[in-house]
Amino acid sequence: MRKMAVLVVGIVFMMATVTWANNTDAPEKTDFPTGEYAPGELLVKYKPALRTAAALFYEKQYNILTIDSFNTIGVDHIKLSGTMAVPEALKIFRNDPNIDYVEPNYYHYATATPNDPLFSQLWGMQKIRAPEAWDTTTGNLAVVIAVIDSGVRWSHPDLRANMWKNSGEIPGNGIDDDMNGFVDDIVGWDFAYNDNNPNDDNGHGTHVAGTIAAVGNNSVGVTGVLWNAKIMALRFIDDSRFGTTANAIKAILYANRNGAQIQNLSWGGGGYSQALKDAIDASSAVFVAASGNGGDNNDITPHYPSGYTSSNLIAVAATGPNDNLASFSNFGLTSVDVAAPGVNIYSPIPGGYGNKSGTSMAAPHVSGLAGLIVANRGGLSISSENTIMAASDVIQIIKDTVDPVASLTGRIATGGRINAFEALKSADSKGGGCFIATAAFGSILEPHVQILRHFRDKYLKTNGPGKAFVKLYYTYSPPLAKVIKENSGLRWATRITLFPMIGMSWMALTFGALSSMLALSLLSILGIVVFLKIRRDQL
Ligand SMILES: [Ca+2]
Ligand SMILES: [Ca+2]
Ligand SMILES: [Ca+2]
Ligand SMILES: [Ca+2]
Repeated sequence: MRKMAVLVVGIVFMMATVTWANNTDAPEKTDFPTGEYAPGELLVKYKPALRTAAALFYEKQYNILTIDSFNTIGVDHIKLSGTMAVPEALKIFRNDPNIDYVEPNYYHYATATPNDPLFSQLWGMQKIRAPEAWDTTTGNLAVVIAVIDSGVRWSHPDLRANMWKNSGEIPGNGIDDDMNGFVDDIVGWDFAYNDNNPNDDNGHGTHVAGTIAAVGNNSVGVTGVLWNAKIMALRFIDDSRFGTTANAIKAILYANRNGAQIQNLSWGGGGYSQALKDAIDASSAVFVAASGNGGDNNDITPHYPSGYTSSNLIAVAATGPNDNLASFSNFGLTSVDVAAPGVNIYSPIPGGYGNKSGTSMAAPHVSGLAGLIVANRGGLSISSENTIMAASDVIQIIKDTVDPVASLTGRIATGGRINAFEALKSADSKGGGCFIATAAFGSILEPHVQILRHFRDKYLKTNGPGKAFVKLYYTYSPPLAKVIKENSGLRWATRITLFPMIGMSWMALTFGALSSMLALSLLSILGIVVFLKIRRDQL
């Protein structure tokens, strides 16, 4: 009975909002400003000869206030009366022949660039559009990335603040306080020499760590793809620059156990090791592996670990500033996934900074990007549940959003170089607390949820009210996603409601849509949100 009542409330709500949408005198599409703008404000250019008279007319007729006058360009910055909205005012002004032009007072956002003095040397960051991605997130300290390498100069001034710290361990007391099998392991472990100091003298691991997450915006040196993150230093390469499979496995198992969400493998060589692959397969982390520097086709001459077919592993080739495949870079149409900058990469080394080239330098750009995607999830750890992104989802996003590059066509699987900006944009729209995706997961609807995403991108994210709605949705959706995940009845109820929504969105996208149709679709979503919220409160 209560169920029925809630359903009725939900339907009435939806109908009420539809009515409201129909009553609203929606402006014509051409008049409707896209993007975000200051509410109640316009920039207007009256015909020069009529400026004073026209301004006076509008002040009297519409209670408009002139805030500022830019006389050199003849433009006035005006404030509308409290009852008039920007689209409505635009319509009136644009029909007035005494006005040259009128436009919303748009908001602009600075693309985040860090204050690190040597930032300009990092061509790779620009290439992968990291500065634009940084408008969304610059990382956070919940993202843990294991650098399995020659160690990390963890005392480096541009790394120190971003080193992982084992919070369960009391330093220097000779006791394995957190009982993880390692005594006084604070920033990681040295598996090459079996001690608690994974310091790097070689420089390779330090350089890799710096590209992933040198401290950003600290007025020192450079920045990593992540400004903030936690680097877990796991050394297994010894002073003679070799590391064994056994020690690599130990490092991976340590990282698995201690919560690394991403593991960077900028090394390779040796044959196929089932044990090493098993250690990777046993992990929920994203593995990023360098494709190797022999200039070889890995499809013909296999390279490991980059060549393992694990779903949570991504293999990375290196490109230069002109997006050419680096001469040294291995490639492979089936065995190498993406490319990233790997020529003359500037990053911390012991005692300062230096340039290095290699697929070893390309992989950490991808690890950093994986970190940004994880950070954008609010630092949630990765799990295989669809409500939270799985490692394979992170990899799929990175692969789906590459910039296609001629030199990579037919040489690596995606034929492209990573694009951090596009990846974050895409990640924003996938899974992770989206109750619609959660409900559709595992059903025939799953592949069609994409239609709703297209609808959202085309009709909602392109205007102020739509954006506000999307934001609202992503604020209230995660708890609902959680409920839906645990309640199969609700999951099915949501799926049934999704059918017409997806259908309508598809029609809107295919045929173009009447504003009422759009309103109906998006308000249906709102109706479901309310319906499910009420339902949840009853549980
Ligand atoms: Ca310990
Ligand atoms: Ca201890
Ligand atoms: Ca050591
Ligand atoms: Ca820095």
